[in-house]
Formats: sequence, C-alpha cells, structure tokens
Amino acid sequence: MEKYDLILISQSDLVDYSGYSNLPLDRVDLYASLVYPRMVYFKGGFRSHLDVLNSIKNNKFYSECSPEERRNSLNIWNLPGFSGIHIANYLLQFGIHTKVINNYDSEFDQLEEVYNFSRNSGRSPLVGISSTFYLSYKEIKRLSKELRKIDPNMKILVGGAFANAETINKDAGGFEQHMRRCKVNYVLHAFNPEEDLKNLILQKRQGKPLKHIKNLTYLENNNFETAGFYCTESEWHDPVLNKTPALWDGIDLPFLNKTIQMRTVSGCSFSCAFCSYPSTAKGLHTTELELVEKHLQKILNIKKVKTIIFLDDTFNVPVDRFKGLLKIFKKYNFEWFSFLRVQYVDDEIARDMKESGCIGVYLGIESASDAILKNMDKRVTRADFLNGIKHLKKYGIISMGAFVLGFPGETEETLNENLSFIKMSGVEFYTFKEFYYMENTPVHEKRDEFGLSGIGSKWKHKTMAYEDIHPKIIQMFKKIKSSVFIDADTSLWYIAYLYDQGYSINEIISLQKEINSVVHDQIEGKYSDYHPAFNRIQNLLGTVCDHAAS
Ligand code: B12
Ligand code: SF4
Repeated sequence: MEKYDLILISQSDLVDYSGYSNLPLDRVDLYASLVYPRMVYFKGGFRSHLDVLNSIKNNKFYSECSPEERRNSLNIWNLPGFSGIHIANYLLQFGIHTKVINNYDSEFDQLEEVYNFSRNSGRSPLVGISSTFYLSYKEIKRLSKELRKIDPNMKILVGGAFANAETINKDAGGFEQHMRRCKVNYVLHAFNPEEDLKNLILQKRQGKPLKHIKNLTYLENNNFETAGFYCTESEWHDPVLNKTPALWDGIDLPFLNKTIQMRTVSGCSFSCAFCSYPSTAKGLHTTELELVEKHLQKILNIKKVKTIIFLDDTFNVPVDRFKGLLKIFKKYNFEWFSFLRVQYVDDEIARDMKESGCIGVYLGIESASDAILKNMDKRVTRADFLNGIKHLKKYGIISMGAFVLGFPGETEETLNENLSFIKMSGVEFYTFKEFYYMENTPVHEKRDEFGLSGIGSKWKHKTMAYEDIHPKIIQMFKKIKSSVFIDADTSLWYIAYLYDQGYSINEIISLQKEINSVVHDQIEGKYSDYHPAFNRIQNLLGTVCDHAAS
C-alpha cells in the first residue's frame, strides 16, 4: 500500500432524505416544494430517483448497504467528480501523493485503511474535504465528526466552492467560529488554490510556519476551543490550466467505471444577469489545445475510460476554439457530454460533434421567452435556440433544456412560452430551477427597475414572488408529455451517470418516464408501493442488467 500526503474527499452523499421522510405524509402540502418532483415516496420514506432503482434492483436502499455494496449501488456521487482527480494530478508533479476518496459515504472503509496505514508508517496524511457541492457547514460538521473517530488528532482541511463563496461578501475571519464548531484545522478559500495547497503540504512536511501561505485560515492546534486562529493574506490566482501536466494515469482511481470529467476552460465570457460565475471566476481562461490533447491521450490511456464529461461552462464558445477541439476529438475513440450554447451550432458543427462522439448536451436555455431572455441579458432569442436544437436533432445528439423560472419580468404568459418551446424544440429532457437572487450578480444592479427585494430563494419582484413558482413547476411537470423531467440538482449528470452504468439513452428515457409517472400520481395524493410503474421498472432493469452483463 502507498503512503499518502493528502487524502482528499471529493464528494459525499449530502442530501438528508431521512430528514424529509420523518415529516408527516398527511401534511405533505406544507413541504411539497421540497420533495416534488425530485423525490419519490417509496417503502416508508422519500427517496432519490436513483435510490428507487437501487431498491427495486437489489432490494436495498443505498443507506442500508455495506461500503462495498454502496460502491455497486446507484448514487450520483459515485460518479467520479473532477476536483479531487484534478488536484491529485496537479500535486503529483511536486511529488505529492494524494489518495482521492470520490464519495465518502461509499469509500469510508478505504479512507480509514489508507489513513491508518500512513499514520502507522510515521506520517499522518492531511485530510481534505471538498465543499464544492455544499451550501452550508452541516456536511462539513458531519464528516469531521466521523473522521475524528478514526483519529481525534487528524488534521482536517476544507476547500472548494462553498468555502470560496463564503469570502465573496464576508471577511475570511468569519471562518473562525465555524472551524471551532466543526473541528476543522485549515480552510483554503481561494477560487484557484492549487499552489496554496501545494505550499501548505510542503511547509507542513518541513515543519515550517504557515503565515506566508496565501488564502489560508488556520487554528494552531487541535484544541478547538482555545487554539489561536490565524488568517493569512488573500491573493487572487489565475487557474492553473496550463500548469497542470497530464499525469492522470499515475493516480489510483479505483472508483472509476467508464466515465471521467475534465475541463479545458475556467470562467465564462458571458454575463447572464442571474449568474455569479463570471464575477467569481474573473474572466475566461483556456487551456492550450496542444495540452488538451495530451490530457486526452493520458485519460484515454486509462483503459476503462470510454466517456468524458467536459465541465467547461460554455464549451463551444469561442466557436473557432471549439472547432479545433472537435478536430482533435475526432482522432480518438471516446464519447462525451458537455454544456452547450446551442445558438452557435450550425449543421457542420453538429455533424462534427456527432462524429467526434458527442452523446448529449446541457442547454442553459433559462427561458424561452424573448422578453425574459432580454432581462437576463442572455444575448439570444427563442428562434436561435430552436434553430440550434434542430441541428442537434438531425444528428441524434440528445439534449437537456435547463430553465430558470421566476426571473424578474416573469408572468403566467412567459412561463407558458417554456411549455410550447419544450414541445416544439423536441429536447429529450428538461429541468426547472427557481430563480435564486444573489447580490454579486448583474440583476442586483437593476433591482430598483425590477422592484426586486428579498435574497436567495426568497424574493419578490414586480411580476411574481418566490411562492408562485412551485405550483407552476408542478403544473408544467404534469402537462409536459413530449420531454422527460430530470431533477435540476442532478441534471445532465444523472443521464451521463446512468449511461456510464450501462443504460442506453432510450432505456434512461423509459425508466425516467416510469419514475415521473409515480411522482405524478403522488402529487395527486395517490401513494402505493404497488404502483404498476414499479413493476415496469423492475422489468426494464432486468433487461438492462442482462445486456450489461453480456
Ligand atoms: C458537475 C457539477 C455538479 C454535478 C456533480 C456530479 C459529479 N459526480 O461530479 C451535479 C449535477 C450532481 C451537481 C449538483 C449540485 N450542484 Co453543482 N456543479 C457542478 C459543476 C458544473 C462542476 C463542478 C466541478 O467539478 N468544477 C470544477 C472544479 C475544478 O472546481 P471546484 O470543485 O470548485 O474546485 C476548485 C476549487 O474550488 C478547489 N477545491 C475543490 N475542492 C477542494 C478541496 C480542498 C481541500 C481544497 C484545498 C481545494 C478544493 O480546487 C479546485 C481547483 O481550483 C459546478 C460549476 C463549475 N463550473 O464549477 C457546479 C456547482 C459546484 N454546483 C453547485 C450547486 C449549488 C449544486 C447543487 C447544490 C444544486 C444546485 N442547486 O445547483 C447540487 C448538489 C446537491 C444536491 N442537492 O444534490 C454550485 C456550488 C455553489 C457553492 N457550493 O457555493 C456550483 C459552483 C454551480 C453554481 N455556480 O451554482 N453539480
Ligand atoms: S449562466 Fe452560464 S453562460 Fe451565463 S454567465 Fe453563467 S456560466 Fe456564463
């Protein structure tokens, strides 16, 4: 077994379904917006769509399984996340060895084994938790508590998107109380902290002081109530895209099936009025195409890898760069998924996408109403979207249209424009998200014009309030028959993950239609574990397992 400097937890099973299940079912109208249509009530509790499949297939929910069984169950966090693998890749060039724990809840036995091995060999590894998918400290606290059962003296570091977001409108000193409460030793809060992380590990290894490391807050020892708290200088770093050599095949990735994620760009050159990404990412940064190709070669050297999910927010912009990427992709044999700005797709691009292995794309449509698109500063029209999707359909590339509902200016009519768009465009999948109001987004500058007040998920403007949205989502969910609903919290990754697990796109469509039909009836108040759709799902799962095995 190898000795590691860092154990990095990329993801964990963070949604507390048992919490929802403890709520009284006869009062579901009070909390329906939290559970529907994203969950199914099955065998006495609310379940994720994937966990319904687990129970029907294996007769066990994910939470009831042993770690090994969990690794073989369906869970969106079993899909390899990017940040852990990327950080391991970056650090390897400095001789720093990272053990990536992809999903803590599926791999905690392995974490314990690796940690104890390194500790018994005389060097306790630092244990990092990625907060990228967290929206509060709750999950950090849970993990830290469990980790300290392995070793109360463990050194725990937190980094990732949530930690970064905490410093956007607040001082890094605000971490102190949370670090004491959650028993965390270090927080690295930079948007691109790779170099700071390298410095932290090397300084610690040499027993040197940490005060010159940027973007770090730390407690001087494990006495969390009284230890001195320190905050180092904050400094912006550009992404390390061109400073990350392709060392993918040198990292141990036992959790890998067929799919891996990568990015070739960080940031975004657009400035949609509801989005904070351009302001936090500070501009568009690209990887040189020659290096992208080297990464691709190394990734595809990992024999199991057949599919890549590209995380670039606007993968096909700039268009010429995208054409260059497609030319490279065509040389290799793999399939891929990505985000796509579909208005920049013409017949030739769609054909090249297909020929280079594109299976499906996430379309940030946001709204199919020209009036709302204008308010959002999306710089696109409904007609442009329809035109682009037509090209994708011609070449059999599936798409998932993502909509943001309730943006300032939204009315009953503009919402209905989404309905007709979904039907007309023929997108195979769709998902709805409610408008989320953040101060560090362009819409905040126009709050007086829109009469926008409140914050986050609780807002009000001249034409709507947040409470109006959920009933509309349910109405639309019930009406849409031509396209398949996917939960916004899992979106394209749900499709890519099931595809990774051996399900064809048609099988995914069939399964999801059945799940949605159960949700539909539950919204009407009809609950039964003997719903005929569960039988049909069982039959479908049987067919898939048979062909996946052969
Ligand atoms: C892929 C993805 C998903 C997938 C993940 C599937 C999978 N198995 O990978 C799915 C669809 C499931 C998902 C779900 C959600 N997501 Co999401 N997702 C992303 C996305 C597109 C990519 C994440 C990624 O890998 N980024 C690339 C890496 C390099 O960036 P990073 O993780 O931030 O890592 C960098 C640093 O933060 C740091 N770092 C990361 N981890 C660590 C750890 C340590 C110790 C250190 C030192 C540093 C460090 O180093 C990295 C390199 O610079 C991002 C948007 C984006 N472009 O990042 C959103 C994003 C992470 N998601 C987000 C959100 C909010 C969610 C959801 C809560 C749903 C929602 N409302 O949108 C859910 C999760 C919970 C739930 N209820 O189910 C937010 C997070 C905001 C936050 N935490 O403050 C993001 C940033 C999008 C956004 N702007 O709104 N998501
Ligand atoms: S929504 Fe997408 S395209 Fe628009 S600014 Fe945000 S990341 Fe860029």
